[in-house]
Amino acid sequence: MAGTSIILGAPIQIGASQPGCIMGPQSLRTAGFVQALTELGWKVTDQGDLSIPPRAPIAHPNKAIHDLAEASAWVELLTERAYAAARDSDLPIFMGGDHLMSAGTIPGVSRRAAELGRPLFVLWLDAHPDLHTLDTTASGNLHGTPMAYACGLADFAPYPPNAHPIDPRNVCMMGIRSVDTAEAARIKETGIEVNDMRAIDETGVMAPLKAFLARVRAAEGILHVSFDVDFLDPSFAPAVGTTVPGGATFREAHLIMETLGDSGLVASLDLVELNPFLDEKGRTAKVLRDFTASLFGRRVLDRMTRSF
Ligand code: 6HN
Ligand code: MN
Ligand code: MN
Ligand code: MN
Repeated sequence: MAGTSIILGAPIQIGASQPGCIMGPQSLRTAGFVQALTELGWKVTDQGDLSIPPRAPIAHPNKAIHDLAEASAWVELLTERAYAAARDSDLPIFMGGDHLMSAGTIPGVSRRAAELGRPLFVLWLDAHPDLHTLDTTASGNLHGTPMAYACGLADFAPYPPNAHPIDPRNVCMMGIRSVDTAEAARIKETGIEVNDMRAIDETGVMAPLKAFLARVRAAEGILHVSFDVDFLDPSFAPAVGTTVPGGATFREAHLIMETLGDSGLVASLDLVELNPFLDEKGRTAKVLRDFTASLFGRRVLDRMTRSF
């Protein structure tokens, strides 16, 4: 399954409540991220880290919001660069940075899907739905808003207008276990598929994942995966500022990544919210490296040769 992958670092931390995600891309590189994929036969081009110039502050009626001008600049830059990375490689990886990053990467890959005349689907692996708008976020932390922007659910000015909003019915969320009131209402309105941790406890991860992949395949869709570290249980992935107990186990997440790899449907990947300042000897960075390798084809055994 090996092909080409552009890696793009987006060291964003202004969307989160505490600093540290700015070091995310470098922590992944230090963990041997590029080598792990190269060993699997992928041709990897690391384009380094993006940056934005300093900006004058922009005020918003919602006084809780901070760093709006920078957020807007990141969204604009990432939309363009994610589009180009999706156009120029088989499976680009966007290394955050906090989850604000996806407000740029999803519209970017959505533009590429539109160009190919194929619908974009998004698998959202996260403890949170990140469905706030600028009007409903109470924390003012803009990493809580990217999915609402990606789906075109509200006016996000001063962000650039989203020219390629995705259909909320093409989104599948897994791992959800922390939802604010305004987000719960938005889930109802839009009909976004949410597999919360209770659903995963009841059915396991494979039933909803297989059903979703079958939908993507039937629609000849393109699949983007957005992986927030807090999807994982904090017991083995502590390096995230928004830990919520009761997350996906190592084995659940590993099975998801191998299954995604086997499907051959994934066309782009976000890795977000890694906060190396909170890590334990690079433990979480190594987990992300290995899960990504699983998605990119690393297998314990070649299943075809296992004849019993
Ligand atoms: N993330 N719903 C909370 C808020 O502040 O809006 C948490 C957001 C977390 C964001 O996980 O990327
Ligand atoms: Mn998130
Ligand atoms: Mn277009
Ligand atoms: Mn989260």
